[in-house]
Amino acid sequence: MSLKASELVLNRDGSIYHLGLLPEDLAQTIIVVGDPGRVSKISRHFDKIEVKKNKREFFTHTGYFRGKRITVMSTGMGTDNIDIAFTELDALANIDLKGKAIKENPVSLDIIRIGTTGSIRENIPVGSFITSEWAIGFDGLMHYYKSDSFLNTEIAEAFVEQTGWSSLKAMPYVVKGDENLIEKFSSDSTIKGFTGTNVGFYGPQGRVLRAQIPDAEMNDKIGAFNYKGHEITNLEMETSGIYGLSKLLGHRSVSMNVVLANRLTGEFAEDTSKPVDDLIRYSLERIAK
Ligand code: R1P
Repeated sequence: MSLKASELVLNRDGSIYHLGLLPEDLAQTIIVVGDPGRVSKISRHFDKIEVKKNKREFFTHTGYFRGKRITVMSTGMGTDNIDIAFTELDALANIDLKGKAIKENPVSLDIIRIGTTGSIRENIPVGSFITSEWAIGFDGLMHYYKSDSFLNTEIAEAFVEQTGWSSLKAMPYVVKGDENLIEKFSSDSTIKGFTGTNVGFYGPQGRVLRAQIPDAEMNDKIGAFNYKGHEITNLEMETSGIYGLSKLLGHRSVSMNVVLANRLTGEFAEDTSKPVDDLIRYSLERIAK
């Protein structure tokens, strides 16, 4: 069965609609970052760059790091962008774009997020590296897919009960990263975390400048949450979507984040580029291992 042109949208050169990429532009190991400016900070470590493409917020470089072919691509911010990025990355790998038909033997991609985050624990200071073991999505993305088989409803329900989560907001969903990649990217230099993924940076993460929020204590409640030892460590905007879509589509993913803000102490990194560069170097070493 062939997919309709309105569903699998291609550009005139045959590339996939939003990413502007062709299947041959993509490596099997993919690094995703939120910030388009981070792409060249990563690819400058490559021995050779073969592909440089850009459409909208999606900047892609594919090259070699110590002989291993790697793609690095920016996703922009938020799980709405992750929905597009991951669906199209998967289509590049697993759909015959010319025939518009799903391939019989799906390929599994290894996808590593190198991102930035805010810690909600006093003992996780600015500069720490967090390997997300679990993610809790406050964004609702997984409710638009058949995701029941891999979501942890027990933890999500305990979270709603303990925090008094409003039913006006999406039901949180809980999903795990890929266990093998989590181990590969963990070491004495990292903290295994439980990452909260929000729909925004300000109100949704409890930041009040001028616009007021209904529950000023929500971040404290998220910080106090504990279900059988599961405690939320940090907040950002992509990991739950990355873990959910990877599980749905049969890819392996791990989310690495460097802490730029500590929401309890009110601290923010004076220099943001050094901690990000440190996480890039660390993650590339782990990929090459
Ligand atoms: C907010 O400043 C952005 O930074 C974090 C959040 O998840 C959000 O995308 O990640 P990146 O630095 O990877 O974009």
